[in-house]
Formats: sequence, structure tokens, C-alpha cells
Amino acid sequence: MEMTFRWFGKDFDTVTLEQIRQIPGVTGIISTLYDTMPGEVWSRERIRKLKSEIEAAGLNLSGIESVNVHDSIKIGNEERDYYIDNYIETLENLGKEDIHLVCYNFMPVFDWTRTELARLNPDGSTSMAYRQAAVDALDPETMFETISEGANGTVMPGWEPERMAHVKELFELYKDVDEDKLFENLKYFLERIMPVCNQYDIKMAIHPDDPAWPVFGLPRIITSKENIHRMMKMVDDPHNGVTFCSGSYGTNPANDLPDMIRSLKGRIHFAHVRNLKFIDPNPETLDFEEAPHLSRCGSFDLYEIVKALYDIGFEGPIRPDHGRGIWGEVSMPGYGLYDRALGATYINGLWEAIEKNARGDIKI
Ligand code: CS2
Ligand code: MN
Repeated sequence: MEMTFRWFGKDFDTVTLEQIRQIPGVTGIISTLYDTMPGEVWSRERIRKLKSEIEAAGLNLSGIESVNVHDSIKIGNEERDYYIDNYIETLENLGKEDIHLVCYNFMPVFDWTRTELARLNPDGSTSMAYRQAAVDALDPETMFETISEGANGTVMPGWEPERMAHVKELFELYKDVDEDKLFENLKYFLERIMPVCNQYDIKMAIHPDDPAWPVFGLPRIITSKENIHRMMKMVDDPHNGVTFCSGSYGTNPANDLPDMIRSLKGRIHFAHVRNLKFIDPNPETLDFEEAPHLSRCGSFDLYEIVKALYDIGFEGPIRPDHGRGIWGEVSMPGYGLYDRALGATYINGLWEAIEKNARGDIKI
């Protein structure tokens, strides 16, 4: 595996490449053209510029997260072919610039959803949190305003103000899209992009829906082992793969994470590893918050997750995912430097221990 770190670009991120370079073991950057809108073609020049900036700091551009999919493609309306053509052009340009990994998601309207961005923990750190009762009480149209206090003035991934201004219209456009229709639209999209992915060897890595169940009556499909296998069978090409995100699949306690990983051998192109803490161990209660990375501090056994990735021969980029706010850092929620750097170090340590144990050097 290659240890990577997400970076939103120098105009948006509070963390610098120079800081990332000092995190032990981190060699790769996962980035995006954060100021492009879903559906826009990415030019070769802009991609090249991003790449050279990262390389000048002594790091590699290991993949893109995300090239976002325009709502027309998810809805399946008459404009979808236009936007798929644009997506294909972006993929071609990425391929020509020697980039071979693209993370994306297929969630209607909202990307990930939380009800609090900076919930105070007893140790003084802050975590993003999800409370079902709060979601039930929220008006999706004003959701962002309701929770944005903790956003520190940043634009959060998947919550572009330009799109959020049209939330009501977006809901209307999705009114006839149920789970099956969304699967069908995803199939249509994947079938059209697979030729260019094969030509340039671009691995598409779909990110799970977060939380992994429908919110506000909108369908969500990348939620479980069964559904992810349905998606891969539907377009059976090794370039049609997944981002295994422990914190997103793991929002649903019914998902057995190590088992899912083992079942996805050969199709995991990118991994996000983080811990969550369920508030009530009763799986009926889906409330959770982002926890410190250590297994003993949250609900997941991170060792088993990293071990499963190791056992299936995972060689792709891996990154810590959301972190807590610690040591007074002011950053985009979930994307500060300090806690994620601890996460990268912890994952690296687990990987190394597993690798060494496999060589019989130590027992853990
Ligand atoms: C990320 C997602 O911040 C996060 O929660 O994991 O925004 C993720 O990048 C997208 O869903 C992938 O398209
Ligand atoms: Mn993730």
C-alpha cells in the first residue's frame, strides 16, 4: 500500500504540502480541482499544474478524489449524455497526464451527512457527529445553515454553495428516482466510461454512501456488501472498483467490514481508514461520532480492517479519513492536519506490524 493524505489545493486547504511531507510514511497526495463544478471538463493544463505543484513538494499525485458526477447522470435525464461526454473527456485528460485512480460517489443531492461538525468531547477535542433524531428534525433545504457553525468558513466536499442553493429543485428532479432506477443510471454511466478507463488504465473507485442508508427519502445504493457486488456484477470490469471506506460502510453496524474487504479482493482500488464510535451499542440506534483512530477508542477493530486489506494483497493508495479537531486547530471539519497525521502513523504502524508478523519476525 501507499500511504496518502487528502489535500484540497492551496487556495482551499488549511494544511500545506510542506506539512504533509513531514508526516512519517506519507508519500502520496489525493487531490482534486476543488473549484470545478460537477460536469465541467478538466483541462490538461490544470491537471498538469496540480501535479507539478505536488511533485515540486516532493510528493506524488496518487489519485483524484473526487471527479464529481453531475446530478443529470444520477437522475438519468436527457442531459446525461452531454455530461457523460464531459466526464469522459476529463478521464482522457487525466489518463494523458498519467493519473490512474479516480474516486467518485453516486449519492443523490448530498455527499456525506452529519448533524454536528464540532461536537465537544470530554477530552476537549471535537468530532463530527450524526444523530438520527436531529436528521429527522432537520429541513434538508436549510440543513447546511443549521450545521455550518462548525465549518470554520470552509467549503466542505460535496456541499458546494452553488449546488446547495438549489437543493429544493434537486429534490424535485430526483422524485422519480428509486433504488433500482439509481442502479440503472449508474450502470449506464459505467458502461459508457469503461472504454476510456480501459484505454488509459484508469481505476474507478466508487465511494460508499455516508451514512449507508437513505436520508431525507433520497435513495442510497452503495451501502452494503450485497449492493456493492450487485454494482460490480452489473459492469464486470476490473476498472469498475471501489473505495473501501471503513468509516462510511461502517456507519451501518450490520456491515462486517473485514468480511466485506475479503469479498472485494482485486476490486478495492483505494482505501480510507478511520474509526467511529456508536453511541449506543444497540444496532437499532444509528447515532455515531468520529472517534480517535485507536481501536480501543472506537467501535471498529482497525487491526482486523488493515489485516484484511493486507491479506487480499491490497497495493493501492490508503489514507486516513476524517479526523477530530485537536490541539485547537482551525480547519475544514474532519480535515485538519494533526489528528489525520496521527491516523496515518497509526495505520502505517498496524501495516508494518502485520507485515513483520507475516514474515515471522514478531508476534502481535
Ligand atoms: C469524503 C467524501 O469527506 C468525506 O466524507 O470521504 O466527501 C468523499 O470524498 C466523496 O464521497 C467521494 O466522492
Ligand atoms: Mn471516505
